[in-house]
Amino acid sequence: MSRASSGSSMPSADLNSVPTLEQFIITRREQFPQATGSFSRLLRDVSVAAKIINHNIRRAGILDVLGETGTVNVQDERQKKLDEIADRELVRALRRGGECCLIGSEEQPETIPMSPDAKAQERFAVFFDPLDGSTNTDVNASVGTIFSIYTLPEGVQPDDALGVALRPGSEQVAAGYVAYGSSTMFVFSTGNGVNGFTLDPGIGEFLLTHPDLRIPEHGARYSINEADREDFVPELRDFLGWLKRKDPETGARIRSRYIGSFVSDFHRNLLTGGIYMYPATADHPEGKLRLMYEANPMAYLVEQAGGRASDGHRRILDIDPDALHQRTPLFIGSAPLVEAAEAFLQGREAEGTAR
Ligand code: AHM
Ligand code: MG
Repeated sequence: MSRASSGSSMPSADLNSVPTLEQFIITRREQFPQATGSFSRLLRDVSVAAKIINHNIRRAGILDVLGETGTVNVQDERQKKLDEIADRELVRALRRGGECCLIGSEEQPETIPMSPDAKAQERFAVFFDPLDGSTNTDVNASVGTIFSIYTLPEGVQPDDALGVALRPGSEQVAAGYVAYGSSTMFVFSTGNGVNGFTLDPGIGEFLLTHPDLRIPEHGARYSINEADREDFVPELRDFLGWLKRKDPETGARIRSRYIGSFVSDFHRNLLTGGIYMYPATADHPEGKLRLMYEANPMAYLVEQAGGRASDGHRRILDIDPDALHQRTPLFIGSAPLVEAAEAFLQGREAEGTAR
């Protein structure tokens, strides 16, 4: 790869000292308990699909890929053209890579078993939301891809794989997301902290820009769709009132930010501190977000970054799933804020202040 001719505005001396995603995976292999060639290739396959999805998103208006396909997905949601493209590219990349035994996607009613003679030594199950927040694509707002990886024991037949793969999020071996924002970032964890990589479009590589991300303890932002307030339980309304109080000592106030794109809201809160909430509502009595490919991977990341994720009563990563598209209420972000939400929801006294 010739970095000198990249066209990047970054000085080449700096660029050369920043590891790419692939270099990082190879050089840190010994830190990944599950590190094998096939696991590294699996992560690379996801990152290649992310670059192709990014390419489509960046040219969305030009290519006429915005808007709806005219079909409704398994979630009863109208599918966007970009949803379909993102799903297709991820499935293609994983199929081509051959490291994966089973795929579960938000856009597919059933899991997709790979060929039983796939060349994989290790067998991975990958769950993903190909394009989260896709209602934002028509208005040029940021969206994301979320993925979750489990290992399956050797000898599992594709027909039995889903039953075996539906395990609590604490058993994920890796999880991550790609945020297609003002820049494109690939953020992931294999259980050894969280690292963030920014795509340099000039050279087509993800570069390590956010090593060892930690979520600030004292959150500055809360994210919830307050249009649903009437549907919230009184305990949640009380929690929101508590959040909005001025800090008695500093006079600081928490700020509200809600993009309606979970990846983007989560990413901002991971960097600045805060809490994202999608509780049970009248329209979504079990919450809106899906456990296997939205809540679990983000819960894994937030815990790796020092934060917390809960359904209000239980740790997200402890929930024993029983269906691919199962939903859950979600409270995720800076640990003290999530603890305070849990305290309110469970009728206990919250400790500390919101900020
Ligand atoms: P999606 O996966 O179909 O895009 O749905 C999930 C999205 C989240 O990204 C976002 O936080 C939430 O739905 C927004 O829902 P609402 O419009 O009800 O606030
Ligand atoms: Mg989603």
